[in-house]
Amino acid sequence: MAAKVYVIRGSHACRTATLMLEYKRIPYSVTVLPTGPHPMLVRAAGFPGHSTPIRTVDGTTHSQLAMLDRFGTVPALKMDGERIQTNHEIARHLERVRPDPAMFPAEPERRRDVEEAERWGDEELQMAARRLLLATPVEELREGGARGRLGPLLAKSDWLRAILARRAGLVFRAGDRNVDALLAAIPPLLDQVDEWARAGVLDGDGLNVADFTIVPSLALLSYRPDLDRELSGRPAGRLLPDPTAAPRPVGARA
Ligand SMILES: N[C@@H](CCC(=O)N[C@@H](CS)C(=O)NCC(=O)O)C(=O)O
Repeated sequence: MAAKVYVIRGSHACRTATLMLEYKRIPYSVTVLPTGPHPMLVRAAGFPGHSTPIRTVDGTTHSQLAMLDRFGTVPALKMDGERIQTNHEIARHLERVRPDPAMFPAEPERRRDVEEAERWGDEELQMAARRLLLATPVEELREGGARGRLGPLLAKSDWLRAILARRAGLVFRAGDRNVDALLAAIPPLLDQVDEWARAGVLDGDGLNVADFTIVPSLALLSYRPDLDRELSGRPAGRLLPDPTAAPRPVGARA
């Protein structure tokens, strides 16, 4: 089972895909695309993109975001001749081709809860974390965003990271003008993660698809020193084992 994942540097969404591959013990190679032209490059690699938009900002998909969605997003997975895009589809593909260890609970009610947490992590938390980090001046990030649980964000070079963050901030409506509002949106999201962690939907006996979806967004938030401190005092912080390390096997607790 040879798998190849297309990613951009420091992407929380891409880390979700590689965590799932590691959990399923599927060997994979990584192709790092340059951040910026990556939607065009992933299309050039034969991925179909999304004819219907998959992302929203403040409840709508503006025309530039719709165009980027049409080109396509990373992570993008090439496996056994198939090309799969979005973590939602990648998760279901991996579960089908490698059912053991399972990422989706067998019990229907539990599965419903886990899939709801997965959807929320994918559609809401992932975008909230992306926008806040893009709105935060890079010099205010820990080590300027050059190091952290997801590696260097956007690019290895500090000057390029600053330029890319400003440009992406325009697309995702995340500039220094709305950083306070984007930051204020985070605590209720962390409350939700805490609640799921207490209920065992997340951080349970075995990790599941919702853990893999949510943990990388917490890792991205931890590049802000204030949120790193905040996370360390919360149940959500327990979910923050180093996401660059191999995931815990089913049944094992940290
Ligand atoms: N929720 C989707 C979307 C992933 C996503 O938004 N990926 C970003 C990288 S973090 C991307 O490809 N962005 C292209 C762009 O906005 O130019 C998933 O998890 O697969």
